[in-house]
Amino acid sequence: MSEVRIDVHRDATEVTQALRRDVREGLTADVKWLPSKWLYDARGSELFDRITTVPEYYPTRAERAILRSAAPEIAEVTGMRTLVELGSGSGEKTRLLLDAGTEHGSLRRFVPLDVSASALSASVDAIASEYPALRVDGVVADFTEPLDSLPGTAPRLVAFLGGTIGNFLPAERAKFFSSVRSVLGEGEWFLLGTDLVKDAGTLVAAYDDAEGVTAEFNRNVLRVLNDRLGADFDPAAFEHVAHWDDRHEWIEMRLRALRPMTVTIPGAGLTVRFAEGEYVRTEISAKFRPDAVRAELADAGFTLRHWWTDPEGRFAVSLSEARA
Ligand code: SAH
Ligand code: AVI
Repeated sequence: MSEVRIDVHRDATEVTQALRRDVREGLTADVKWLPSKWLYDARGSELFDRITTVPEYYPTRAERAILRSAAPEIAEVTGMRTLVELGSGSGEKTRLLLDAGTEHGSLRRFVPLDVSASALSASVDAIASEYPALRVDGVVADFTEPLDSLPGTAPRLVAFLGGTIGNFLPAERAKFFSSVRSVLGEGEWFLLGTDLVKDAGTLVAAYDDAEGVTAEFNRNVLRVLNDRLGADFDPAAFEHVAHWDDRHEWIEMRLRALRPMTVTIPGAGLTVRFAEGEYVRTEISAKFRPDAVRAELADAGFTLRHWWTDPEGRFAVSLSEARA
């Protein structure tokens, strides 16, 4: 088995402090909100993996189809020695890149980074035993924080798959692209998965599957607040809503209170009131147009070199080079 190391950038106390700050800010706002990263404790990561298998959620299948055919070209063009993956989760589709990189002969090291320690440790264990020749260095960290301590030898390929870029607000997105660019040298690479704008019916169904897995994933954030901050949310008293915002071209996941409620959150020193019908925004999932992706990457110092879509044109993977 290959060498495995997991580096944890923040301890449990620091994570709880960060959650407390986010809860105090988001749940006292006029329109309540919570950052989507808090959806991913061990249960949330498992629920996300189940979402990727429901018939309505097309992004994972579409991106997998793209990577299946494009991975050899990605390995060839980049000659990657290190693959860094931000928000790697189970790393299921990543194996297509690992296969291509090892077959090409350049890949030596894999650095998956995720905020979910459980998802990360399961995936590094599995990948390390499947790819004994690779060095695997897992990092438990928040990719919205500085990325400068990421290990790896050039040329590196930083992959950000799944359409997770859509979970940022536009200003956060620009900051994130610049942050990735700042850790790469000229001539290194960025592989980005972006879900594309399409009809509202397909999008809403993808975020409101018939089996209710996405609804449970959404409610999981309340369980995280109960577990980490001793809150007394009744998740069943909140309805899952997937709202397509036509102006911003994003899906907004919300949790809507089914009745008036007062919730105490001792770990954040807060009491929060909900009117019936009031909601918390728990995630945005922006959908993209090709020109905007190219322009945003260019603004951050990347030149887009390749653009692949699945046969149905639902999802795109782009490969960009860090320019001087
Ligand atoms: N890349 C995988 C998983 C996507 S789900 C795929 O394409 O299927 C989003 C992943 O990003 C989850 O594993 C979640 O734990 C992680 N994540 C979300 N916010 C994060 C943050 N701020 N920092 C690091 N990881 C984060
Ligand atoms: C991780 N991210 C890209 C998913 C998405 O599609 O925005 C999270 C998700 N939310 C609901 N379903 C899936």
